[in-house]
Amino acid sequence: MKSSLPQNDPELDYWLKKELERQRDSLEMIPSENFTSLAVMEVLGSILTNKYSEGYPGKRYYGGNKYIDEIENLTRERAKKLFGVEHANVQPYSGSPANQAVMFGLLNPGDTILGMELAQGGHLTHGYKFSFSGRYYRAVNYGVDKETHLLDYEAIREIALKEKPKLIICGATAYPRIIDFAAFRKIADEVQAYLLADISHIAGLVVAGVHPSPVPYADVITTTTHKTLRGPRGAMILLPNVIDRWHDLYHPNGKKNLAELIDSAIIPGLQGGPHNHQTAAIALALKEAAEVNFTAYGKAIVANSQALAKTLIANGFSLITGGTDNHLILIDLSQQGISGKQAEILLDNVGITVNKNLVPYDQRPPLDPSGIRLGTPALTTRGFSTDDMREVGEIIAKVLLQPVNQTVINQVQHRIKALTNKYPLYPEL
Ligand code: DSN
Repeated sequence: MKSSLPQNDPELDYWLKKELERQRDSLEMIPSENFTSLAVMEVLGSILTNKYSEGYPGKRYYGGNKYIDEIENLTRERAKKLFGVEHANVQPYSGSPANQAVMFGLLNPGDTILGMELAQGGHLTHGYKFSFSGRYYRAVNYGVDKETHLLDYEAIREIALKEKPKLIICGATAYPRIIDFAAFRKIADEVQAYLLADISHIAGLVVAGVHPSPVPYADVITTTTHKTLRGPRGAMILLPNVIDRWHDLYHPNGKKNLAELIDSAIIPGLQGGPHNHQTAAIALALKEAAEVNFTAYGKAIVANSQALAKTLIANGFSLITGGTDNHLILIDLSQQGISGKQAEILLDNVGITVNKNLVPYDQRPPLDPSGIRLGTPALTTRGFSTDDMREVGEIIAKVLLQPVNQTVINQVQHRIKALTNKYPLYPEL
């Protein structure tokens, strides 16, 4: 279909074209971003955006949903098959609403939750004091070990024994190592808590088999669909088993199982009409993720991340935990005498997109922290190899370790152009 945007809204069209140019010509290294397929974008921009369908397949509040029902069922079945779970809710608008729905469905206001501290690698919705999760629930946090910056499962267990949370959340946004879901399950069992695994960052790695799956351990799994999973923006709530492990303890009066608790938390609890264009695009992304080459993609993300980590370490950078097992790297720039904010700007100026990030036990404020977070999912989608990632690491070192003058900027931009030209992004557009 020929684009009508240039005629209808030249001003908006201009900005879209500029953003396409930016994505093409820069090195996208924010670890939670990716490049979805053209087909996924086609579905996102389809007529499905026109339809209202509050409810679930077969039980809608509006007519005209016979095809939407097929699409949502297809999406649910694909999600169940790909992750090996009994139930999937594919309606959450994004990751934060998905986590909100889990808490709304399983907890009462004021109940205790235990999640990873935002400042140490967690997420806003894992109990940050200004988020709904910290305001409507009694949120207690765990962090990482002061020396190793690794999760210390014995320390987490001690907090759990003391605080008796009804929900334990595992999963992170800035943790470069494998998460031991079995260890979390043991702790959750000891204190009779639900275990929520938020695998938003690592879902694609789980599918590819390069990170252990939480399915044997978690009561509930949430994931966004646009990070390593490489789909459209959106989220899913997955239930390995619909039987409510703590039913008699926490929900003694209802006939409800976990699927009913979660589905009714989404609607009528929190959301209205599902975004059917988004649901359908998730269906397509799940099909893509089930293809054999997705395993190679997941492996390449980690290999690229580790190649980049080695180059950065060889250039004298200090990496939190000393390296990475997954798609992301957290650099502590304290020794280099620049802040994360300065580094983000320096890199942005030459066309490398990363984000400033707190490092564990950071002495600096969140908007000007000591670290940067960077990752390889998007560049791996473009086709970058481990050799390319070593070159990227050298470029980052040049920008951050030397006084940057116009000559350095020109040299670096030349090297970035060589890389981006080698792997054209969306050449069809
Ligand atoms: N904004 C996401 C991230 O960058 O990790 C988390 O929601």
